[in-house]
Amino acid sequence: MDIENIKKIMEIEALVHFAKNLNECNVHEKYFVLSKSLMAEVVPRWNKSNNKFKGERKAYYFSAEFLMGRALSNNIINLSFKSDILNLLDELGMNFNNIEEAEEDAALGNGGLGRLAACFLDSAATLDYPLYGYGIRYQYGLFKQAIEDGFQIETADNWLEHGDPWSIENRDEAVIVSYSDQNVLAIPFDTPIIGYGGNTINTLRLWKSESLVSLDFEKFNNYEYDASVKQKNDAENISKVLYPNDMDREGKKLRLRQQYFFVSASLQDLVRKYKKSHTTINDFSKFHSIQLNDTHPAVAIPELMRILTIQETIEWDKAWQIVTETFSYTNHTILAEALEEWPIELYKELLPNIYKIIEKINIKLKEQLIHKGISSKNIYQYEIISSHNNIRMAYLSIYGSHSVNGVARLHTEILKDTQLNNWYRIYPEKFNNKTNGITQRRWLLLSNPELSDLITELLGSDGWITDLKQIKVLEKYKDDEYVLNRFLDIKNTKKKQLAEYIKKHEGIEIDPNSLFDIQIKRFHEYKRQFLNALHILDLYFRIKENPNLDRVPQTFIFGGKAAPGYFRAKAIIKFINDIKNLIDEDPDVRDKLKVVFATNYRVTYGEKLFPAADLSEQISTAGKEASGTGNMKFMLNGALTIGTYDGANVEIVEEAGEENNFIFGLRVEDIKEIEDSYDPIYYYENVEGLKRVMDTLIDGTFNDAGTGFYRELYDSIIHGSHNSKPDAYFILKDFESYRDAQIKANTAYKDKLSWAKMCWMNLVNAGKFSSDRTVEDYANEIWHIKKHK
Ligand code: 8GP
Repeated sequence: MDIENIKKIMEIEALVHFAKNLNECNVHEKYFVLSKSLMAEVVPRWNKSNNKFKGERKAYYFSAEFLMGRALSNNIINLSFKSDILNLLDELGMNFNNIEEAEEDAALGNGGLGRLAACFLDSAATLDYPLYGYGIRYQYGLFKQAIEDGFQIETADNWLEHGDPWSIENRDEAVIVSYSDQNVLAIPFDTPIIGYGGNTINTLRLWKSESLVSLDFEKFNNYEYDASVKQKNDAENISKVLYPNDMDREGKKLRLRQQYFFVSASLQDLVRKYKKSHTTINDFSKFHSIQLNDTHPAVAIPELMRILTIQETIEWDKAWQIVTETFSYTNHTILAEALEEWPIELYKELLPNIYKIIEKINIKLKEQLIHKGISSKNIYQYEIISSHNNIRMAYLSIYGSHSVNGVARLHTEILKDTQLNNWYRIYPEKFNNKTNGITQRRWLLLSNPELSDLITELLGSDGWITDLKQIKVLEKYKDDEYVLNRFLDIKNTKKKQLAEYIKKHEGIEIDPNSLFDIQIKRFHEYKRQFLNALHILDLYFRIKENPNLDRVPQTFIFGGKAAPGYFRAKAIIKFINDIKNLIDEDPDVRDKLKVVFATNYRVTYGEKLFPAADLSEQISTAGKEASGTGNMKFMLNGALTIGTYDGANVEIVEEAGEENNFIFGLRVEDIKEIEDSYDPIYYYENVEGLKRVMDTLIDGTFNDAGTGFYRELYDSIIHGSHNSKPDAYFILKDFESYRDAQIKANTAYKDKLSWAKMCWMNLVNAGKFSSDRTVEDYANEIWHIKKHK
């Protein structure tokens, strides 16, 4: 790397972009010019990397969400430019941390599914695999969260406000996407995905929607100003904003437009490029493997059929063979409300040609089922078009793919045994598991350089950065007091850093010597932040009763967003903030117990929280969390899991040892057994302290400002509601066993060295949970692509 050149380009960029000298730039401008100067280094390597994969089979990750977070630090690290850049900025009198903090997160995703996509891209590039992301360039990412009087307030996330130095607009490669009522332009924006070492640079291609005509001049001249820009606005609306619903299907027409928009643009792009170097389309599936990230891009199946049969005039059966060889499908949830179904009326109205193709696929499916010996009275169970006239996107995805995978062993087993059992019985060969993973580059190397250095020092090499399994060797230090103390020192450093950040951003002081107990994830009933909150309140009352309760001070940190229309989740956020205030105002308790709500939790906040955690809260109702990936980030940073036997927790404990974590609560089998007869009232009345905390929702202890939030939350547990059974997530049933696990954890924390040993056992056994391993498995078992150094 030519550091003088970087400096020169920064100066030029400052001049041509902002008409300023470098030292006159504000921090956003400094961020911009620094990033642009790095792009100058990246682009030639990017082109070279693209060339090396020419003519080879490639994989494509179709996803409505890519939760990338910040790019600058990540790219500097992956390019191995860190020390050179730090020196340069020193010379220029610039502060790297300030520049880093000026970058907005690219929050083009809701949560787990979107962040997984980002980790996969990082891993594939690092491993030298040709994997390309395709999605939507939302103008507004996931809303920003503020808390006012304990309530969540949402504001728009205008992440492009200060420009996006990391993407290249490629208007030459625009395509047209057609709906029944409009044709729009899809403009690709390409972002380099820089593998560690900078050897392979792949591409994330995100589409922005634009109008074919920007202004209706006649209408404008006629003083019809709104009408004159209507077509432009209608077109731009498609990629305007990310839907903020995690785990809830969104039946909106605009959402369907979004799905078809990026899928159609991406497939047109692939077919067009392919045809440039091939005379026939017949071998398309030999060169393309497309992973559908959940069912959001499932309309790709009929869209590719449309392109092949209508545009390319291939006969149906041959086209279907190409399609099924091309696609594979990942399921990320079994929650019924998240399984996508679209009313046929919407499809007929917006995408009539696609609808006709889906109808034909359904007919062909029925023929095949009969051929497979399924009796006609059972066929309805499989139909893609349900008896309620809905298109079942999961069924379309399974039928149109050669591979169907879950995201953790337990999740895949549940899919096979229950949720998708009918499909598993007829296509067992399609089903497989790919346990999720996380990239150690962002989630350790970038966010915890102190622990990274210790690992490298002890291993005598930094090989773990691209081969995480290597850290297993460090298990030999599990009883080494010197090493364990160094680990504890680092943990302490990270806790102090977090405490400073929280002081600055939340205005709250926390004690780095207290046990940091962290739950960060989207707010959802099944994730049971409410169970955590009830326990804290119980602890509060117990400390009031018994001021000498023998406990280590504990700081409970929550972070996460509730979908704007998800009132119960918003009620839980309010409840947590009210508990926080109750404790803060009580001098008897506030030194022993502390609650923090980390506002606007996002990737960047996560980078500060994971390294500082002592305890990782993974307390979902068994069977509901498909995998979880936050659990892996905590583990890798040496935090212990307090959690249920759910998702990847099962595998985490299998690797790290059950004795090194705090597992509690019902298991999937237990729930199956009790669910029909479960009566939460029994626990409400009989578990010590439970009624006391539940009743705070209705006895005036807290005030929900007339929203009715608390009564509704209480009723949902005690009485159930129109669409759910009482305590559908078994919070009251699991309360006591959770409290016991909490007591065990707090007690264990007193013995610093034995605690550190447990942390160490988690850290050194986290190798399996690198997304490098996950991507290797996809590459070998589903995509069949080859590395190219
Ligand atoms: C999440 C799962 O809830 C989580 O357990 C898993 O680790 C993650 O996917 C990655 O596999 N699911 C989603 O984020 C999800 O289904 N979101 C879509 C409904 C938007």
